[in-house]
Amino acid sequence: MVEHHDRVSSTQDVAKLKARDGAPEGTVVVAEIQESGRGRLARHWLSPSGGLWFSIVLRPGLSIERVQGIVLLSAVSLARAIRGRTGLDAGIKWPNDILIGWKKAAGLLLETQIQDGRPVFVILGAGVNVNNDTAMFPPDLLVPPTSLKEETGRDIDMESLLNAFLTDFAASYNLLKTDFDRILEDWRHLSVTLDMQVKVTQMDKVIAGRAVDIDDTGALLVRLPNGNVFTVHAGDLTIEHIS
Ligand code: BT5
Repeated sequence: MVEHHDRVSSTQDVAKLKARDGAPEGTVVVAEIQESGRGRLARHWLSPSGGLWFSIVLRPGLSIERVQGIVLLSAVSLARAIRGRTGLDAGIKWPNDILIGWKKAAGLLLETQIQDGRPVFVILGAGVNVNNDTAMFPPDLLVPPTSLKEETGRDIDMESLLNAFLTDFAASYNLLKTDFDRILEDWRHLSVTLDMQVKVTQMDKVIAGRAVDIDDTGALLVRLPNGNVFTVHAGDLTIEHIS
């Protein structure tokens, strides 16, 4: 079921309330405008009219460690949907960005409700700059932004983009339990992170080296200058080429 709203605080919050009320897996909440859209670590996500802002209720029955795999899967589905609907070369920047020409066209957010040590539901949020004008955005964003319209020079139909994403995601969702290696393989092919010199900033440290792979929890493996491989579970990544 896809529910459309004109204006909400955040589709994450609307979807969360619905999940608490027992909404089934696959419930989708879309809004034209979000007044308090958010990214990771409660950062503000700019959500003017013209972008695709939505959240999905999921009940994957996975452990906390495995739930992070949904970010990998959704990044693959979103990159493929964007490529399919626009012909643009959309790539995945670990952990949750979709880039086009090294600019951020979309971001993903996973919020997990845990009870007795197990995820009871997960809200997957996606924000895609589709037909909105990113020249209006403030200049200090983490990664320079772009929109699909700015990259293609034409209006992109948001509904068919959403449907392309939902169709791809639904078809791949079972792989989380049955063939996670396949998701990793698809992710590697669409990644713009692997084989790059990267810097990952965490609260108290910076890890710099070459991104060599991801593991089956979605962590990034970074080879340090001394040859050791460091497993990075979270953080903000910059790619040397673009920073
Ligand atoms: C993300 O966080 O990229 C996750 C964004 C998820 C947004 C969706 S929209 C539907 C659903 N409802 C919500 O409330 N959220 C989800 P992160 O990697 O932490 O990046 C956040 C940073 O991206 C901000 O601090 C800005 O620097 C930058 N930013 C904000 N708005 C942007 C936009 N529209 N396009 C590109 N960059 C943006």
